[in-house]
Amino acid sequence: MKVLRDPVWWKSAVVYQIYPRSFADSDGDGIGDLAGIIGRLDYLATLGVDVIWLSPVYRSPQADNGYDISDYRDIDPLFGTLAEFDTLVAKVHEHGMKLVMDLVVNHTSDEHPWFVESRSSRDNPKRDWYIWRDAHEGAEPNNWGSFFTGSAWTWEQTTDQYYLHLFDSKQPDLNWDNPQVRKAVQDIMVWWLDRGVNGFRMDVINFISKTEGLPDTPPIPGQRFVIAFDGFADGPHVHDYLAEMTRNVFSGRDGDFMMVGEMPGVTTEQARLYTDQARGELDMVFQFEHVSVDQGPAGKFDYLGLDLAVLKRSLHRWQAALAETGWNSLYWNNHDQPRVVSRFGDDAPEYWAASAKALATVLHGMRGTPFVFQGEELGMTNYPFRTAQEHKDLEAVNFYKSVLEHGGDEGAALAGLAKVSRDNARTPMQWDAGPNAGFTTGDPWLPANPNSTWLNAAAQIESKDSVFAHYQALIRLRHESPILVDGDFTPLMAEDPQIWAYTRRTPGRKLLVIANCGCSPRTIEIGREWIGADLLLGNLPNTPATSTSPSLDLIAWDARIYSAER
Ligand code: TEU
Repeated sequence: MKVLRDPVWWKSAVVYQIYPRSFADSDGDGIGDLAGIIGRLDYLATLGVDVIWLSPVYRSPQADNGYDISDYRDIDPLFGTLAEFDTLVAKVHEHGMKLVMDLVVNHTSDEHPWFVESRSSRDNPKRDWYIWRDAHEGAEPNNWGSFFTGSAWTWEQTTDQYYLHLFDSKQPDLNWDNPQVRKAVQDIMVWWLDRGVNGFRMDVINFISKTEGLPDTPPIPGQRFVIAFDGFADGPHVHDYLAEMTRNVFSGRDGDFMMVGEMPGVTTEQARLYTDQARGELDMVFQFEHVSVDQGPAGKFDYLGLDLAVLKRSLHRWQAALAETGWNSLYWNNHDQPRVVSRFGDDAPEYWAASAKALATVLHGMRGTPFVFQGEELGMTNYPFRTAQEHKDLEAVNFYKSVLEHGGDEGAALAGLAKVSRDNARTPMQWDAGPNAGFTTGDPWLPANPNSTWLNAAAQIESKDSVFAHYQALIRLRHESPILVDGDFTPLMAEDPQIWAYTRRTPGRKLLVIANCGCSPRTIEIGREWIGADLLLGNLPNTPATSTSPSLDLIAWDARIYSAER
């Protein structure tokens, strides 16, 4: 049975991700909280976003900053109370926005009562809720590696078996093949929907169905454990489990909902299936291809630098693949990615603002639903990390430790960490030029970026040509220009390593999105068909309101959207 949720309002929506720990601290404990978010809803309404996606605020030991949940039906005291959550939902709705929860159900915390029971004995009724295996020839059951380094298996003395954890040992994987587990997850979702939330961002949801028999993944020379995408990504029953979930949770439920699945390693073919409305699974997915283009063979901290043509090719492929069926999410940033202006842009003072705006322009011009991560709308940059001790994230800490243990190159490790560590995204939101960027009156859990003295929301809201104002304009365009939602997508100059250009077309109108993603000026032939086109949006002062020539002179990081009749 298919569940069609019409009209699909989320196609013209822009989503804003809040990482609560780093957004706004109301009580001075150095950690952001729900009351802090409530105090900043006017800011989000001014920006113009439609949906807030809240990273996890459930009760959690915080081993992975809340992506390790120990009670799905409560708010962690760090962030507030259920009553404050209800207030937040009500106020978000009063502001004309919607709220999407982050749900982490590929795994739980090891401190969740289900796992506490499961690990207690082999015949406990919850034993089969997780994935337990005997040792294989005195060692781990297979060669699967954890995303956070080392084996994906941890040995339990009490019951003489290993349990599987694709992430940290404090994040044991649930066994979705057990129908009781699936029912329990659906019950949690219903419980939050009844409280008024508008959907979910499902964490690593394409990992829930593991390959039968959990076979070894092809080994990589020199690596004892390997991340086994072939063993858990887009596995045998994942589509059935998601369709069942959507049917059971949303059938007969009225309201505006949105479901987005986070899917490392997902292919375009799979994404089309997940987001085909006729199949009733999800509305859109986060794919990872375009945020892996600068990654070398040794993994995410093996930073290669950007080849713009490769980045374009990847995103263009996704545009084409989901053109007829399915729907794309569009993102540069989230709490797991380094800041885009420091990664694909240029955060040197002379190009910082222009490049932040240019990257926003090319992303928001595409077909799909744009996501903005807190601070991205200000052009927040990477943090100037120098030492290993400055990194708090367990992924970074484990990686660094293992490099030292294996006698690896410490300097290269530190450089990789500084460039792509997740903590780059997690430094405090830069509200104003005051102490701790106005994030807290206390001691922040991660220090604010020193550039908050000039790079902050207070300064930008006042200015008509700020990065913030540019995001505001892009969000307004998404709402007002149906062509951005419905128009087809055709890349231009696809192989050019510096110019990013494409058109969007509907029967009566066409848009040209064009950006110089580099510092040297370029003159680009766009053809006579664009003479007389209106400049819908540009990122630099003094760009003429109409194009008057078949060629454009684009200076460094010049980005424009032109509109014309066809
Ligand atoms: O992330 C999934 C994931 O595979 C990566 O993006 C991960 O962050 C890591 O960088 C891989 O190198 C999701 C969450 O977004 C992330 O914050 C969690 O740590 C992870 O799942 C586990 O729940």
